[in-house]
Parts: sequence; structure tokens; C-alpha cells
Amino acid sequence: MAADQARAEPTADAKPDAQALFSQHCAACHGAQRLGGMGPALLPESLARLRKQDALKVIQKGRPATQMPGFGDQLKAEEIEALGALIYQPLSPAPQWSAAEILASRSFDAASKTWPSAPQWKADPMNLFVVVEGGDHHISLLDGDRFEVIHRFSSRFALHGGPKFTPDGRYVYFGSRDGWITKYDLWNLKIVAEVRAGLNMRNIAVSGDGKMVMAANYLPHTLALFDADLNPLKQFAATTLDGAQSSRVSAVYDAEPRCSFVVALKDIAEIWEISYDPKAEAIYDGLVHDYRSSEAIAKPGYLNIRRTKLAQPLDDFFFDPSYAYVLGAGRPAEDGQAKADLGQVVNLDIRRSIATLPIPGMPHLGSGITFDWQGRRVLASPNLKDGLVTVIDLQSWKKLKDIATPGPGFFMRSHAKSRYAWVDSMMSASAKDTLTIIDKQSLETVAQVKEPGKTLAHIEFTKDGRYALASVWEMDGAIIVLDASSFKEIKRLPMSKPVGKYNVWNKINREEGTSH
Ligand code: DHE
Repeated sequence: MAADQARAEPTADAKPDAQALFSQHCAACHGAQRLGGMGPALLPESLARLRKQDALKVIQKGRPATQMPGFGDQLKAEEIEALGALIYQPLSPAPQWSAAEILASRSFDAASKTWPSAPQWKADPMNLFVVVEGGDHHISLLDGDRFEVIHRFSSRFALHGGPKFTPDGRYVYFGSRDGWITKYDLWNLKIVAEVRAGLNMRNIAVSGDGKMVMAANYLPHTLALFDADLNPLKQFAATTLDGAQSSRVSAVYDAEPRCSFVVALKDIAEIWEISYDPKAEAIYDGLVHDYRSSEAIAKPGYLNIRRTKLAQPLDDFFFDPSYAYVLGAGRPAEDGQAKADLGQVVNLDIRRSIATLPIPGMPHLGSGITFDWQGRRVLASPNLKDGLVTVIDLQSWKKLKDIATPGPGFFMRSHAKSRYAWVDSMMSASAKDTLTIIDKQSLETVAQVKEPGKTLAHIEFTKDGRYALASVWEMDGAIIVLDASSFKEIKRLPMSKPVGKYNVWNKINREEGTSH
């Protein structure tokens, strides 16, 4: 009887000590504070995209093609459960990532200054594709003429956002969700420098002159600025002017013609512009007089924040070809209630919102493209929630058409030399295997390409616009090279979940059909 009672009612002491288990089994790779090390950070902010059940499975079975082993035969089910609960607990106090910690994280190969300033391989350096393979966290460099991999190397865990290039196409910068920035020399196939800009990062931007790199962080609430070799230059606290409220940073983009970084904040209804033009004081002086608000809330000038107040925060945005306007969208409220007219058009010069965008659902404006249609410039944007592509007139900000697709998609691409735009439906369970091809003149769907039962997503064109490369987004996935006119498959290269691919020429020339 006594024994039965003891089994039925385990004492509090019998509960696994999650912290002790973490220190014993996890801390060596993931850091004593869960801030990451050789393995990724294990914080609720970093794990937001991983369901708890999946996290438990990783602890039990490990993660294929990484150094994460399975602990299923060392730990009891309740111990794995306890570890799972621990890693979703926020750290208290909230972790900081100070300037000193950023500096201490930096590594730099001083010999890089002597590396040859010409590609040490034979292929057109302008038609190179940088392929991010998320499956086993590698990068493949693909010759865009012969469609052969010329080099493959491991990346930081979970890169996110497009890699960013220097204007000559020699260096590329990668950003990881854990806050690491890696500078890589494409011509010499070597890492130049690395730094950890934050603990949970969204994306990075490289200034149009290639001299600065800006990182947008969710954790801590900061922007971090670096020189081209990733020496820290400055941190910006993402707060309201009075410091009363802080915010995650949604995204930062380079606005080269304006010599500035433009920044969206997730929790504060403001968009920021930070100029890297040393003459910014003089240039901005004229515009300050044009500023419609009576309260001059921002100081213009070089590397200072210039705030524009908005009706609601932005998650994702897109520049019009003049870079005077930002087309931005928020996300539906946490209760799932989407607001109508989520999109906003902001004039960065007069610093206010001048129109709303009639886009239903959840437009993914960052992945939009522009092109000429019947004598006017239009934007086409995919949608994360609805199966449609919305076409907007960039002069009147009016909707011209919603083009139906078989399901919501993430990425849209074209090329100035191609008549067609391609969009995926990867957010749809039933149509994730389908790419839809739209005629940019008729705004009609003309074809579909399918990879039955698989996820087919993210397209990028070759430099000349003749071929479109699509990803089979599976662990045993592939890059499929398709003729951009006949839509026929030309070649297939095996890849480990190739989440994105980036053509050097298209990126450094801000090709109208690709992301910037
Ligand atoms: Fe992304 C780019 C936001 C989830 C893959 N994604 C971007 C950018 C933003 C953004 C703002 C532009 C930054 C840049 O390129 O510099 N992404 C978001 C989200 O808000 C969202 C929905 C939620 C989140 O968790 O952050 C989100 N993104 C994802 C994914 O789940 C994807 C599909 C898989 C993954 O690996 O994370 C994903 N995002 C990508 C890719 C790009 C990207 C591949 C670069 C696209 C390009 O071609 O330029």
C-alpha cells in the first residue's frame, strides 16, 4: 500500500531538474545562458517558428545533417519533456547583447587583405548564384552558365533573408536568425569576418557603396551598424523618441539612391531612415522645412534616425523605383482578425503616409516585383494568406487586378528580359507543388510547373533572363533549371532544402524582377 502511494504521487523532488539537465547535456553547444554557441540559441524568440512537439522530437532523435545528437536513449521521456519546457521559458532578466559582447564575438582573417582581387575559379563572376541550403546549413556557389556547383561550404545555422552583396560582387554577407553576420569573399572562396550582431536577428542590409552593414534585431531591440569588415560602429536602440516603448526591428533595407538605410519596426508605428551620406545634414536641411508635422521629432543628419510616424507598424515593405515611396504592410492582429487595407504608402521625403494599399490578406511586399504595363509602372505582390497576386498602379496606388493562384505563396520573381513572372504557392497544403507563370502583358496565367507532392518555391533568373531556377524545398531537394520561355526543365541539381538562390548580377544591379 505504502509502495503504491509512493508511485501514484511522485514528490516534487522526483521532478527532473531541467536546468541541471541543460547544463549537463546542452550547455556545451547551446551556451550556459541558452544564447547559442556552436549550436543555435534556445530562447522563446529563437524558437517561435518551431512547434514544441517538434522541439521534443529533435531532443529525442537529433537533427539530421547537423551536430545535434539524439538524447532518446540517455534521457527519460519526462526529462526530455522538462528540457522542452525549459527552452521555451523566457530568460529573466531579458538577455542583453552589449557593444562589448558584439566586439568580443568578432573574428577577422587579417590575411584577407592580401588575397587576390580576381576570381580564383573559372566562370562568369556576374552570373554566379549563391544558393542557401537550409537543410544542412550550407551554401553552394553555382555557375549560372553551365549550371554546375563550383564550391560548397557550411554556413551559420538558419540563415534568413537574402544574402547581400558589395557593389563589385566580390563579397557577400549572410545573416542568421541567431544574429551572426558572415562576410565571405566569393572570389577567394573564404570567410573574411564574422560577428554576432544580436541574439535574434531578422535581416541585414549593405550600404550601396559597400562600406557599411546594418543588422535588424528582434532581440535585443536594436539596430547594429558595422563597417565593411564587421567592426562595430554604432548601435541604435529601437525605441520611441522618449524611450518609453521599445520594439523588435521588422527589417532594414538599403535605399542606395537616397544613401540611406530604411527601417521598419514591428511594435512602434514609425518608419526610420538613417543616412550614410556624410553630407546628410545639408541634404536633409531642405527636407526638414517640408516636414508636415509641427513637432520636429527627429534630428536629420549622418547616421542619425529620421522618424516618420505611421498609422500602424510595418512588417514588410518595398521601395517604388524612385525610392521616394515605401509600400508597406503590417501583419493581422494576434487575434487573427485581418484589418482591411493593411498596406500603406509612405512618402519618405515629406515623411508621412499618403495612401492606403488595397491589398487583402497578408501581402508579402518584400517579395514584390515591378514592371511596365500599358505605359505605367506596376507592382505585383504575392500573398502569404490568400491565393492571389495583387497588381497595383504605382502612380495612382489603385489596384489594377487580383490574379488568382492555386494557393498563398511566398516568393515572386521575374526579369526585365522575360515576358513572364513566376510565383509559388508554398503556403498552401494542396498547391505547394505548383509554380504559376503569369504573362506580364495580359496579366493572365499562362502556365503552371509542378513537382507533385513536393514543395516547389523561390525562383531566381539567370543574368540574361533566359533561365529560371526553382527550388524543390525538401531535405533531399534540388534546384531545377527551367527555360524561362518554354518552361521546360533543362537540368536538375540535388540540394539540401535550397531555401533561396541569388544571382550576383541581378542583385548588384537591382534587377526589377528580383528582391533587393
Ligand atoms: Fe522570410 C526574406 C520576413 C518567414 C525565407 N523574410 C525575408 C525578408 C523579410 C522576411 C522582412 C526580407 C529580408 C531580406 O531579404 O533582407 N519571413 C519574414 C516573416 O515575417 C516571416 C513570415 C516570419 C518569420 O518567422 O520571420 C518569415 N522566411 C520565413 C520562412 O518561414 C521562410 C520561408 C523559411 C526560412 O528559412 O526562414 C523564409 N525570407 C525567406 C527567404 C528570404 C526571406 C528565403 C529571402 C528572399 C529573397 O529572395 O530575397
